[in-house]
Amino acid sequence: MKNVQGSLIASGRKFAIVLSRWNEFFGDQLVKGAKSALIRHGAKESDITLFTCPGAFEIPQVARRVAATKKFDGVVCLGVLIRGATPHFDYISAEATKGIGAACNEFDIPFGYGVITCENLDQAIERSGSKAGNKGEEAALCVVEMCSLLEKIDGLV
Ligand code: DLZ
Repeated sequence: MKNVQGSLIASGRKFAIVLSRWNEFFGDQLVKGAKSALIRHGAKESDITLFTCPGAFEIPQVARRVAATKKFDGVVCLGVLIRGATPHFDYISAEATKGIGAACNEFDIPFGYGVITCENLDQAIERSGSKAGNKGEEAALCVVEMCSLLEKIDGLV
């Protein structure tokens, strides 16, 4: 049986990180995790560009526009949603998630989903570099692996 899988080698690739500024205390930790993971896997710091946008709702539009430049091999989407007293959280989370998913179908490059949706501050702390890891790092590594996997699939034809 053939098993086609991506490698975690980021060298020679250009990456965009799109970050929502809301809850930026945690967002900055996600960026730190993503950037560190990319560099540890061979990306050059100069090949990583950070785009910041007002909130998670805006992430898909920025990510799509960034992808449309064709200057990047992958886009790591990062944001932090923390539930408040109204249903706003649910609407924004759903739109951000759907929008990033739609971008994956529209463009030929991978988009990492590192938007954390938390019930409270504790969950945000856990997911931005402590007990539950760093979701920015995880999303960045997914993008690296997917860049390689898509390239290998293209090489099959
Ligand atoms: C309005 C809003 C709220 C209530 N909460 C968050 C959040 O937890 N995380 C986040 O990234 N953005 C939040 N926003 C902002 C919206 O995503 C959006 O930027 C505004 O509604 C303006 O379009």
